Amino acid sequence: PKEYFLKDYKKPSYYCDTVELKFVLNEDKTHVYSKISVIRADNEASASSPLVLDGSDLKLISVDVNGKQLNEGDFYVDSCHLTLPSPPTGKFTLEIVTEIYPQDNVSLEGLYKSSGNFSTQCEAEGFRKITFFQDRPDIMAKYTVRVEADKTKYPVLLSNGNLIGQGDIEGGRHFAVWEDPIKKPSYLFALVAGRLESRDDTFVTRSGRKVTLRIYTPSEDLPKTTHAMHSLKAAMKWDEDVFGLEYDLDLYNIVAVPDFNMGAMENKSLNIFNSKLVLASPETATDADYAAILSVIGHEYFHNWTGNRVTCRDWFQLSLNEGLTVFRDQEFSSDMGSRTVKRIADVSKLRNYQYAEDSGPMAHPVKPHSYIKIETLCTVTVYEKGAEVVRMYKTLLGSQGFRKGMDLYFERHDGQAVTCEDFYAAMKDANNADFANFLLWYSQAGTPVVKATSSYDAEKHTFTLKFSQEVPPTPGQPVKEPMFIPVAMGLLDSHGNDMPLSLVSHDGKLETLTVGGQAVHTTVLRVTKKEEEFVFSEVSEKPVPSLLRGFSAPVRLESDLSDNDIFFLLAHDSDEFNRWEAGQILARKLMLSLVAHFQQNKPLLLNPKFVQGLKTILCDNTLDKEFIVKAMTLPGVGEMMDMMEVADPDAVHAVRTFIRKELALQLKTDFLRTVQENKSSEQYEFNHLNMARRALKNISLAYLASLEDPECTELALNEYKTASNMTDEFAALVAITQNPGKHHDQVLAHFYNKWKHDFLVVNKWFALQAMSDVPGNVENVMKLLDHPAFDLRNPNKVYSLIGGFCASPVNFHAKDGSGYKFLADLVLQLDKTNPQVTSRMVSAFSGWRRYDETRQKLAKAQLEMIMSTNGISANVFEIVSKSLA
Ligand code: B3K
Ligand code: ZN
Repeated sequence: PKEYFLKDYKKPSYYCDTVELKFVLNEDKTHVYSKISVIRADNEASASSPLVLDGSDLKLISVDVNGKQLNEGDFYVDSCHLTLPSPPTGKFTLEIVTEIYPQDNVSLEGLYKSSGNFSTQCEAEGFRKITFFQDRPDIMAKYTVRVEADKTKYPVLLSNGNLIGQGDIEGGRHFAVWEDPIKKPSYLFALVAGRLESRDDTFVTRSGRKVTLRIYTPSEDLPKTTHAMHSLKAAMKWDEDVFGLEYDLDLYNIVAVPDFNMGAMENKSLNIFNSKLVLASPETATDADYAAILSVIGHEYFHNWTGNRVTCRDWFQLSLNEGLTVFRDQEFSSDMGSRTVKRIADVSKLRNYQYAEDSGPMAHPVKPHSYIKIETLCTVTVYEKGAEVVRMYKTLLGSQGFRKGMDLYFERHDGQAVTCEDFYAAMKDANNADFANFLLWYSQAGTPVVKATSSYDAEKHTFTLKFSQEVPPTPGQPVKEPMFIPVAMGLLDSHGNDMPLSLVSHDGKLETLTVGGQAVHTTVLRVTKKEEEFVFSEVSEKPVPSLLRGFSAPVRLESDLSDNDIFFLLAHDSDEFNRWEAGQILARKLMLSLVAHFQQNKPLLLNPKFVQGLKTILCDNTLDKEFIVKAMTLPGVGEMMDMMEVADPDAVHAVRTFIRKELALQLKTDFLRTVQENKSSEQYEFNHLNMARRALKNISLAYLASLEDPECTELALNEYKTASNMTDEFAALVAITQNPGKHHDQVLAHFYNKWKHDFLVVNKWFALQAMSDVPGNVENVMKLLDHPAFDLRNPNKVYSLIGGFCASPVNFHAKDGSGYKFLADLVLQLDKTNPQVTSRMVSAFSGWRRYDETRQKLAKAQLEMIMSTNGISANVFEIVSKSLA
């Protein structure tokens, strides 16, 4: 397969400003009539360029130029292009008719059928499966779309923009015509035809325009769309309040489909969503589902400006769209719930997944240099690290400065396809800012390691902080330059209060850091060199520094703080994120030392100070309950394995299990009391207070149930039976099923029987069993593949069962190689139908070099087996070849 390089980017030789499409949808075939107006770019290189259109899996029926059909020889077609060697010089009209077979399209890219309805997925390169087109984001055009289909089977016909015509035609058929007044790239095109109903609402924008909002689902699911509608309205309001961005059309449609490769897609005014991220009711969806819906509905809505109105020039710039939009959805969710807790959740995700990616064979910069299949670059690096990069601008510029940068970005680039550097320039120019070598965050892969040491001079009353930094080598980038790392920090006095800060600047002047005349207690240090020193003066006593507040940069920080200092921060830091972080630092240290004990067959013992620290937090009723939950949650398996020289899944699992049980044993009374105090018979409501209360009760229940004593088992069973919402019901199910045995089997069977009619709930049931750490679970998962409710063609089911299995450290990494073999066999099977989903699954292998020799051998053999199989997709090829490189 071909590899594409950023350095090879060339501007198009031809543009196209209008696209007229007609779809004649039928059961056995679909005809697509495309009429586009083409303009040759006004430069020398373009004068002699052929016009090359992308196309994939298309049957070409005819090509016309300016109304005249072309003969053979006037154009060439190969498996992925249609070429016109010498098109007319002036503006001309190109008409192309293609035939496609959506009913057979199991890749779920392009136009396909899901549960009997037609829908599309065009990002990144699905439009070329519909018609021949320059399928690249820097070709932006206005679209008019006519859809024709059987009226009974497909009463609803949708596309982007506004409905400008509809009516009946012969043979029981009907049509609709849609016009999108805003120009867009082809990847934002969408079409839906099906038997659907809608929940309708309106939103009045701040300038007084009335926007119709519609969420389409099959009629039986409509009652489950209230939360999605609420989320959409909240997102629209938030974008106006925080960024001054108003919705630009009169209609906003969302369609929920059950078969979808990803979470959702931001097609202009016609978002298509995985049902999982739309449908929710208290009985069937958990608080986590409600939160995910809020954030993804927000995310896709926010794309309307960041991604759609201003889009990326090419796919190497994907983070321009995604990093920025993830940042925006993170901020939205923060404002709707608790800022600290959201930040903790986002940082945990980064550490558990992105750090591993950044230190493995798939490591790539936020702006990658190359790819084979762009789909494989929809990664945690492009999305989540990309969001961290955007967050750093805000940390450096403050809210107002950041907003000024955003305003300038839209002022300069509305309607354009641009680059990450354009975004950088807008931030910089709007603020006259000095960003030093900040652009390295886009081009250098790898997580910087920052070391901080400090010293206090009691005579001079100065406090010196020294930083050194190192960016580890990554594939293709052996040597790195020092990065610009914003370190937000403060100093705590012996009472735990923040001290005023005055910094001796590099030119020797004393600068007191103030904001609006008030001394500030958090400042942002600009660490830009390999080694750098900062001196604070007038420091009246030896302080404890609180570094990287709010996780101000995506780095690994190592400091010389003593355990006592860290316990002190855990108790006193005014920065809540860093209070949590202090607990995590202690937990990580403890876990690593216990892992060593486990490996040396030494007895495991829990540090009483650690237990006491957690007990204090658990019993502190002044704290946000969700914060308590985060503090009581041990660092994840991924995060721990990422910190080890040789990842040892058995040891990490054993140690986590040991700590959980030991905490449960020692804090049993506190956990029991917490469960009782946080029960509630109130009707389910998704708001921060209620959600936090449920989470605290449920984490306590999970700890207790790990004890397997009759009292706690009884309690968990009772919680399961009396639960009145899915959050509590599923949490009790999880608590009970962490141990094998009679209750485990009975409750699982009960749950399935109760919910077998609801496929989204059944997916939870699959995932729960797939993730089980009970040794030998691979057999159970293999049986579940044959379960009548399972279907390899439905991505959600694959993610639940196969993805869930790969998340189990014990079973996926089983030392007999059974987990690896299971995944490899499945990959080959699944790749025949859905390469996109398969490449996500096969990524579970990419960390194979992090494990011991036996596991390495076993995993490598499976990777090589996949590699040597004829006909694997380019998606799988890319992941596997890079993993083996
Ligand atoms: N933009 C889509 C993701 C498309 C991925 C295509 N391989 C959803 C999102 O990030 O909003
Ligand atoms: Zn996105």
